[in-house]
Amino acid sequence: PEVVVMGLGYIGLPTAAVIARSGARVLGIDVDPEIVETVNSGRVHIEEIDLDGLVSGVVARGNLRASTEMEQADIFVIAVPTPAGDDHAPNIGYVLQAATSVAAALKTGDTVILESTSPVGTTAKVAELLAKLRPDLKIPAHCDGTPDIAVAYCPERVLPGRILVELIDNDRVIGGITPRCARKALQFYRRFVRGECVTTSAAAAEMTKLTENAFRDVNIAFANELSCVADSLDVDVWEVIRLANRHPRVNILSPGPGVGGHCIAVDPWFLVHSSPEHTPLIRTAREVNDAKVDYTIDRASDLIESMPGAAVACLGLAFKANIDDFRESPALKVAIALANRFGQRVHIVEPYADTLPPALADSGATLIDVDEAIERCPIFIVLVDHDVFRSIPLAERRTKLVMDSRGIWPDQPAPTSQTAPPQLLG
Ligand code: SAJ
Repeated sequence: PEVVVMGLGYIGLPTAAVIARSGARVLGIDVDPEIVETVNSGRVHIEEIDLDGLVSGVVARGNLRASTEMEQADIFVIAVPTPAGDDHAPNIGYVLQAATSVAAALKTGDTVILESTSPVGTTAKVAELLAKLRPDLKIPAHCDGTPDIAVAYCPERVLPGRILVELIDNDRVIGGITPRCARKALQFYRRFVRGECVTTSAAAAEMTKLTENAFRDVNIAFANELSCVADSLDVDVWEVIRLANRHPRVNILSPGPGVGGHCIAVDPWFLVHSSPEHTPLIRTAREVNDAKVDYTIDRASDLIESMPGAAVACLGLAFKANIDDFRESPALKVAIALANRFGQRVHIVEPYADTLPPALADSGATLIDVDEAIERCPIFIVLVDHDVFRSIPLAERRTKLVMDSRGIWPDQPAPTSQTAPPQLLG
C-alpha cells in the first residue's frame, strides 16, 4: 500500500475510505479481527452518512483493504483512541503502541502522521520512540541534516453525522516536528482536502485541537449556567438567548441536559491536566456541564412526582441530535436515573435505537415509538433535539406536561393547573 491508516474507528475508517477514493492504495489496520473482516467484505461497523456506499466502492475497486498486520507504506496515519483515565488523565498508550508497530515497517522517505486528539508533546514522544526503535534511520529533532522520516501532527476536526463532508471541506492544521516535516505532510493532505491546509509546529497543532473543543465546552457551559439562572428566576432561557443573540457581538450556544460524546467532554481535561494551575475556567466549565446532568434529573423527577402514576416519555438517548451514538450521552444518563427511580412508568422514545441499551434493559423501562408516546404518556421529558421530535405539532402535545431540556418547542404552553392533563395511569 501507499498509505497505512492505523485504527478503523469513527475517524480512521472514513479517513481511510476518503484517501482510497482519491486513488491511493490504502491498508487499514485494526487490532479487532471482526472489524478487519467487516471492512474487507465491503461493509462498515459504524453508522455514518454515506460511509457504507463509499467503503463498499473503494473495497470493490481494490483501493482499500484491511488487516491486523502492519505492512510497508509511504505514509502512516495514526488514528487510534486516546481515552481518558479515572482522573481524566490522557492515556496515549494506544498511540505509542501504534508507533511501535509503524517503527518496524519504516524506510527512508516515509511520513508518519498522528491524527488522534493528544496532549501537547505527544508527537514529539512519537518521534522519540521511533528514533529509539530505529537507530538506523535519521528521525527529525534527533538528527542533523535532512531526516529520513517526516513526523507530523494533523488533528481530525470532523463532526459526527457530517464526517465525509467535513473530511474534505474543513481546513486542516498540519504541525511538523520540523517545518520540513509539516511541508511533507501537507503534500499528502492536499491530495484529498479541499479546505485550506495550514502548517505550524506539532505542539501548536496539538494545542489547537484541544483549544477548539475546550472553546465549545466553555461556551456550552455558559449556556447551561444561564439556563439554571433563568429557571431560578422563572424566565424562559430560550427566549433570553434568542433576544441576546440579536446583539451583533453575542452568540450564545444552546443549553441542554449536559455535554456528551467522546470529544468535548474529554479533551478539555487534557489541557487542565497539562497545566492545572492555569485552567480554572476550563475546569469549571467541565464541572458545570457535568453537573447539568444531575440538575436535569432533579428537575425531571420533580415534574414526574407532580403527577403520581402517570406514564413518562423520555424523548431521546443519543448524545446529540439525529445520530445513533449513545456513548457518553447525558440523555442516556438522565433516562437511566429516571428509569431506576420510576421504573415501569418510564418509556423511552429513541428512533435511532432498535433495542434498549443494556444499562436500561433491566430497569423496567420500555422502548416505544413517537405515536405511542403521544397516545399513552401525559409527561414528556425532552432529552435530545432529534428532528422527529422537533416536528411534533403543538396539537399533539398541547396537553402534555413537558420538561424540554433542549428548547425544541418554543410554542409549548408553560404547565399550569389549567393546562395540566388529567391523570392517566402508565
Ligand atoms: N451541545 C450543547 N449545546 C450546544 C452544542 C452542543 O449542549 O449548543 C452538546 C451536544 O448535544 C453534545 C455535545 O455538546 O452532547 C457535543 O456535541 P458537538 O456537536 O458540539 O460536538 P461533537 O462532540 O459531535 O464534535 C466535536 C466538534 N468540535 C467542535 O465543534 C469544536 C468536532 O468538530 C470535532 O471534530 C469533534 O468534537 C472531535 O472529534 O473532537
